Amino acid sequence: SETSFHVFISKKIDVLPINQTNRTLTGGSELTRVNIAIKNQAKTLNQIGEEIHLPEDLGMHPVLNLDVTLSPRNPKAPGQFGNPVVVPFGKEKEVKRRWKEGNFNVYLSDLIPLDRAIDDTRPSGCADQLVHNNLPTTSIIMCFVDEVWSTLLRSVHSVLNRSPPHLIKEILLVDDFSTKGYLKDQLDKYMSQFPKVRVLHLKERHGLIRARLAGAEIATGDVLTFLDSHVECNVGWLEPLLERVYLNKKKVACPVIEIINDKDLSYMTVDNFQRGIFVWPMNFSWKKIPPEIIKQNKIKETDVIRCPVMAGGLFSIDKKYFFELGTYDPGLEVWGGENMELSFKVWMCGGEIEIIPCSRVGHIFRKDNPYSFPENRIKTIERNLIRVAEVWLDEYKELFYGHGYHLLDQSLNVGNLTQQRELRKKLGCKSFKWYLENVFPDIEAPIMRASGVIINEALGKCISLENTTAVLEECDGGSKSQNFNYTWLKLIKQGDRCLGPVPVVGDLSLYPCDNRNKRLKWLHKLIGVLHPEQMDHLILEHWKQLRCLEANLSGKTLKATVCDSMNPYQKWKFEKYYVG
Ligand code: UD2
Ligand code: MN
Repeated sequence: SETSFHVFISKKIDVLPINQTNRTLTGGSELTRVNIAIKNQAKTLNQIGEEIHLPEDLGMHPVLNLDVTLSPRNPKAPGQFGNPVVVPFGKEKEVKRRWKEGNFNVYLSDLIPLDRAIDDTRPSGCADQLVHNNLPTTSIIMCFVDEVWSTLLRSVHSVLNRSPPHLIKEILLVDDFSTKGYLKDQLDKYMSQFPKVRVLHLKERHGLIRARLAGAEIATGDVLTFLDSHVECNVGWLEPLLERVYLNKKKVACPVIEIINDKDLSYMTVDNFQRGIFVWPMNFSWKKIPPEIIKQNKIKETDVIRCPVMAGGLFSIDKKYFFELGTYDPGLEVWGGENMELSFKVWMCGGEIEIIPCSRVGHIFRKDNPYSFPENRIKTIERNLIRVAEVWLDEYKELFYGHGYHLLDQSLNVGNLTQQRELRKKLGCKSFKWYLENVFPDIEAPIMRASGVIINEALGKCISLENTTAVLEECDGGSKSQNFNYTWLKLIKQGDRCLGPVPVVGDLSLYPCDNRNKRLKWLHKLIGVLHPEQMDHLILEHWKQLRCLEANLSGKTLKATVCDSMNPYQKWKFEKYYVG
């Protein structure tokens, strides 16, 4: 309660009163010795009457286990308690027919109560965690386009039923120009029974990113909490998120995203100890924290997990902070990449992304988007990612393009980036290198694919530059003119100039580097990574016929000539290869 502090000693529970005026904790009546942890610092009360001063920002009350669905009206209803639902005999066709309405089992969703109970899947200890009495209020923002009726309603009911009312300023349902009739008048009418729910019908398709911004613009709560429109919030989900934002407004708090099975609609818990990460070329993924790390650092199931990137759909962020950060890049279209953008921005500009294990929300994961994209889906997502890479990745954008060469070659119009780049400057954000080193040190991000001298198999000699002409010399690792970098974009670089063939003649010379100039690109299969003794061709792919770099028999000159797979004069090796 507000004025006492629960102390657990093995199985016995005592309640110690908190003195509200000077915020002290006094040893209880029957106790002789109590160990407690306050903000991770162990303290001991040795005798009755001894006092401990509580830090100002220690929580005041245990998380409210508010859930009016814990004893459901109809315990026998299908899907109750998050149990799997079996498709009734003879209904398989209907299930199949209705599947595409949402790309999950829509038929079963309609059978399940809108306020079904689900298991409290929080790790033990969560229910006893203390949070503040004066947490900020939040606006829940749920964007949707053509969402399934029962799923949308279940999402809203789960928020209403499992959140402390005083913390919910409003629930904003942002209809992103849905085509389904029921999402208009019928939805407005249904929601009118809940004074806190507001429906905003956008007049044209905004895409999820700008739809969220439309919601954020009119939100009046202190904190913005974004949710997808096919979720079920679990018991006690909200306070732990708001507590983090309360403690530091630059913390962006994400719940653990649990799984609502797309086939049987069961509510399935997930492993703890997972971080949100990305793999090149910037795809979101989950990564388990290795058991030895958990052991070593004594990480508890209830501990907050810092994440390089967020999944994107579900999080709480201080409203003022969100606007200080310039919200999302409004140039991002429809779907995808906005989670990367916000994550990089938050970390690089002084904030943190956290997963809060005591906050859990179920989400229906689907194999495909059930709505249409105004333009090509893949191109839209790629365009968004390129915007993010161009603004935030610095020199590391080469890794992004290097893992998807087509991304660089595309003649996509990614739009103007000046404003986003200026925002980054204005906010004084750190470099992507800093982010990799400090936030995501376990990613492999070698900036080069290979470097050092380039050795020829037949001659054992190395490429060297005399003025700007490439020749062969005895290898000397210390010589500047023999040192090259082989980049993700297939350039062989020395300083800011690149090795390329002299037109027609085929001699080798140095040219100004240009990531888009295909004449300067050398394909090298990097067999050296696996078998250090092996060497491979350096191939110019963009001549009318493939050309390979070949050392002249004389052992002095070089040229690009017709490839011959067995010729050792055409095989080369860099001094050093980097994995990645
Ligand atoms: C994930 C995120 C999602 C978003 C996306 C990348 C979770 C659980 N979900 O994909 O929130 O970050 O990655 O962009 O982390 N919507 C609109 N207008 C549109 C398209 C979608 O309002 O033009 C709504 C849609 O109805 C849904 C939400 O945006 O409520 C997210 O879309 P999704 O569920 O298709 O994305 P998801 O979960 O596959
Ligand atoms: Mn979703």
